[in-house]
Amino acid sequence: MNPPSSQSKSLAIAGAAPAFGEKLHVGRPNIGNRERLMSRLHEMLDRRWLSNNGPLVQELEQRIARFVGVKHVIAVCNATVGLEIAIRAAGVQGEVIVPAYTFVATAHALQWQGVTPVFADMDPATHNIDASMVERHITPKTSGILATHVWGRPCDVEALSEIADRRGLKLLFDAAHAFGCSHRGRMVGGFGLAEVFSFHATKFLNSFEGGAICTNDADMAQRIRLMTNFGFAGFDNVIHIGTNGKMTEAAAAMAVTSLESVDEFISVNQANYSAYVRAFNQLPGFRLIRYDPAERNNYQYVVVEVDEAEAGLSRDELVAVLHAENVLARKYFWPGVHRMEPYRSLFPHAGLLLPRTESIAARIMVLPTGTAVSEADIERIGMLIRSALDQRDEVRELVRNQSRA
Ligand code: T4K
Repeated sequence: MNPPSSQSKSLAIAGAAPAFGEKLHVGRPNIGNRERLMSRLHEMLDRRWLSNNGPLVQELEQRIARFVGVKHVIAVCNATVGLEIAIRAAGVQGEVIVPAYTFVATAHALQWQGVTPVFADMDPATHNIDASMVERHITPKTSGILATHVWGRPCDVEALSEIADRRGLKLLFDAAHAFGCSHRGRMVGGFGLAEVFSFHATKFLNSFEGGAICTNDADMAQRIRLMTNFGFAGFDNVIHIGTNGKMTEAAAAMAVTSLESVDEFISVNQANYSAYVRAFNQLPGFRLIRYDPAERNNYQYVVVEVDEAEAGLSRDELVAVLHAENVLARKYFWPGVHRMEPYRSLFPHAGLLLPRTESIAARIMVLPTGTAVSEADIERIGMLIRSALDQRDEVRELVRNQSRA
């Protein structure tokens, strides 16, 4: 084991104190006005109405419908259950085409109910499913496409819709990341047969845990409502198969309160994003993903693609450096859903048709942002990265030693 040089000792990976006393997380929750949240919670307790389509859930659904410009919104306990319900309500069976570059819930929601996810490769420019790859996976068993708006940047909705229409497939969107984002001037939420938002604690808008299914199709909305509440159509009257996907009133109180602060969340995220642009300015081998300024964006994810050959250190080495400094950068969505169970056992060769997913998943790091991260923190993160690059040989050795230990 080589001893670190005096210069690399300034880095925590070489034994110095971490640059940040407290851990900086990706996905630290955005929290709106606490007084308003507390007063909503007090009112909720006074009413003694805690779940089952209460007034706060109804208010949330109406507000989201207006915000997004969609006819029907059904609040749910989380996006994973929301996806499961949307998938059932759409009536897809057999095989559904999904991206491999997404959070595992996208595929699990299908597999959980006996529908086989078939992985299609991504467009490396957008990280979203590549519509031209979708077409080559269609078989007689294919009944749908479930595409994710990765990082909140909308998919190629037109190309996917055209394929779905022409091939008679149901088109659903995992819009977990995309609340508050637009595509060609239209808010995400109204595309395809249904779209599902996540309001998990780590998301742009959160309800602790939660989500919402949006659709412009009245029949679909009716089925989703029934399915979300065990199939009840009134006291003692079950008319449909269903589950318990209901959102609680406490969750809705948080979501309604968060909704009142979306402009503030966006401006903090956008300022942080600009601070990262400055921090990575002219750093060869680092590509920060861009958001189209002509659209509405929530800037919830700061995503950097690291080209090891150009940068001099790999994504994994940089993540190790940052973790030592208490900057908990994440490697989403490494190693790709096709390399997670049960898919890697079911489809051991899927990676052969997913070269772009494999290459991008090995190069991405997601950095902390949100209302808990300051521009000064970001400047410091930039300096840490530059410092690691200046001492790349020693850093590489230290990371190697660390992984051997
Ligand atoms: N589709 C997509 C494309 C998704 O990204 C997701 C969820 C879903 C569907 C499913 O939506 P939900 O069913 O969850 O509504 C996290 C989130 O748990 C997950 O919701 C999210 N995607 C995914 C991208 O990130 P992990 O496994 O990374 O979670 P974890 O525990 O490592 O937390 C992430 C970071 O956030 C940590 O650094 C800690 C920090 N954190 C977390 C919580 C809960 C906080 O600072 N405070 C908190 O309260 O999945």
